Amino acid sequence: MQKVIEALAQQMQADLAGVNSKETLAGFWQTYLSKNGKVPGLMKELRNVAPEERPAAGKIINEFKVQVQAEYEAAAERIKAAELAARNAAEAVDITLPAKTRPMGALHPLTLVRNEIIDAFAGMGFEVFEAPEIDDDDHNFTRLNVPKDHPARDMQDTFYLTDELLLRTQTSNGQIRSMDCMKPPLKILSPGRVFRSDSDATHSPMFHQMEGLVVDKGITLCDLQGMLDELVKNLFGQGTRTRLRPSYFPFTEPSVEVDVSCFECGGKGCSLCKGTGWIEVLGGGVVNRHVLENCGIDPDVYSGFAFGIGIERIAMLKYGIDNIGLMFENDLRFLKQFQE
Ligand code: 2NM
Repeated sequence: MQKVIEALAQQMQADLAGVNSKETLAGFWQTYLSKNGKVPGLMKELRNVAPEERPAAGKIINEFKVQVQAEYEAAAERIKAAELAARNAAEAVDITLPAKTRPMGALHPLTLVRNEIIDAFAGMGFEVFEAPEIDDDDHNFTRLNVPKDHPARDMQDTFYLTDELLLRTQTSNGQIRSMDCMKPPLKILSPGRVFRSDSDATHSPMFHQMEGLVVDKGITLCDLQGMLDELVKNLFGQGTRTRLRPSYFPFTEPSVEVDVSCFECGGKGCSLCKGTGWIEVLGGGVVNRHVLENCGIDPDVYSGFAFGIGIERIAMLKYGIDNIGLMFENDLRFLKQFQE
């Protein structure tokens, strides 16, 4: 038995040298340790050993079994470690490689201006109220005190969809709708797309507006000028001043056109302000009492101011854009210039 085991041990060592993978390891286990393997085979051989020699033979068989098991486990450890090392090597990451970069987008100039206006007024307690781009004659004209025969209703200015429905020509439908669903005091900003049948270098049939509305007790034109002063300082720089000129809108009385001191020349006169030192930027006024009445607000208790700003116009002035069409072409050479 001693001889048999020594021979087997030698063969086992030789086989072990060839164990270098999970598969060969499994083969080794099959050959030596499985139910029909060589180690259990030795146990079966015990039957043929003389009874007086059996205890000693059993002992060395057992010792051999323990040795084979230990070799098997050591080989299993080795293979596991080798496979892990191979995997680590294959998946190694070079952390010194420069990262792949994605090209950065930029906010559209109209978005930049829209955000700046909202930021300026949000600081004064305004909230944004959006209304539909398709609305009816009532919200776009009638309740804004635009009489039935007013030229603004003319087909060349307004895109009618049906007799009643149209593409809104200003965002004032937002103001009407906000007064319908909220009670004063109100501070509303109504941004969005508007549509007019008009097209040249500075006019587009679709453009963006931001309108503002304040309704409370004792609101006057001075409140409008004070808040607009804040706005234009935010948009064009701290030194910017405003100037109000009388104007006419059906929805406001009195109505004003608002100029800012030229941010190019500081008011001395240049090509941008055509030598006047002033640039027109928006319109507004004290909300006409008929508009308040049309929205169920008592004009003897409450008053308000409203204004409207063309966002394209502000963007063109601010960034020196000479053609409104550039704003809608989405040419990357144009858009990239607004990367912050
Ligand atoms: C402007 C100019 C003047 C205006 C008026 C109203 C409302 F609904 F309160 F009557 N919203 N917007 C208004 C007034 C808009 O845009 C140049």
